[in-house]
Amino acid sequence: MKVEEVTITKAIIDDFFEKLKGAVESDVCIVGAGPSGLVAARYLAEKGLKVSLFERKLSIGGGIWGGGMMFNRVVVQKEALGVLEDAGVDYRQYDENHYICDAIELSSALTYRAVKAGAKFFNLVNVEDVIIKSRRVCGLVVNWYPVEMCNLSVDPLAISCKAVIDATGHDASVCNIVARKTGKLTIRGEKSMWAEKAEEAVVKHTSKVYPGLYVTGMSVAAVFGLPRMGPIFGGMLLSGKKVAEIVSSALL
Ligand code: 48F
Repeated sequence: MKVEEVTITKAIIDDFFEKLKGAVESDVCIVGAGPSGLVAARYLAEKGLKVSLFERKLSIGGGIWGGGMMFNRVVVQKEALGVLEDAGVDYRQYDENHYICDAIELSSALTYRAVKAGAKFFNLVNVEDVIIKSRRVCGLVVNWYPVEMCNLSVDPLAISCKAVIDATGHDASVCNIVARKTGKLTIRGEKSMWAEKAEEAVVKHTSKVYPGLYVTGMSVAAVFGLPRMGPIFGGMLLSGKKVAEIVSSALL
């Protein structure tokens, strides 16, 4: 076996830098690699858009891995089974209205499909701000998450894009930044649990919330003051699919 340390190092640096440089001018930037962000990434990349996804954690998958209270199972309702089938995820019927699948399989399959569709993933990257020009979000300000964790004074880099999707879950990080810095977006705050109402409402309210800024997944609940739903994931999957349709029809 003929391998060499310096060549391994150069290969990693060259390949990653090519990917990062390619992302500097993206069509769509997705922030957060939970279920909604992963589904959106796949469907947008399949449309031929240049999609970059930024996730601050080491792992991709957001809240999927933990299922409900670390029981790594995920419940999905009938309406969202198409997204599972599209991703090749096995599920079984639990009763008339509830279906169940494996959280590990779901997370891995959604990630795999998004990567295969052409979305570029950047884990360990924190989105700390947005670029706003002429009252429109037109990019992200990013830095390594360990920089923030260690509280280091290191300036970030900038990524330009035609659309940003906030898929940051309960935090609604990007929407909160835009709300704070523009005063033109109101964050109502997520309400207590009511699964049925929450699942319908999160899909219904998935939308553009500011010029250039779209929201999907639990961030929708935070922005619009909707109830939380707990470990049922159909709404997340359908919200990701819906935001992909909204953004692709705006850009294509
Ligand atoms: O929370 P998360 O899984 O988002 P989601 O797609 O799904 C929510 C469900 O998992 C669950 C639920 C539904 O039934 O209630 O909670 O709405 O994933 C959000 C991801 O965004 C990352 C965060 O680490 C997580 O993996 N994230 C949050 N803020 C930032 C970020 C940021 N500023 N920069 C980069 N990544």
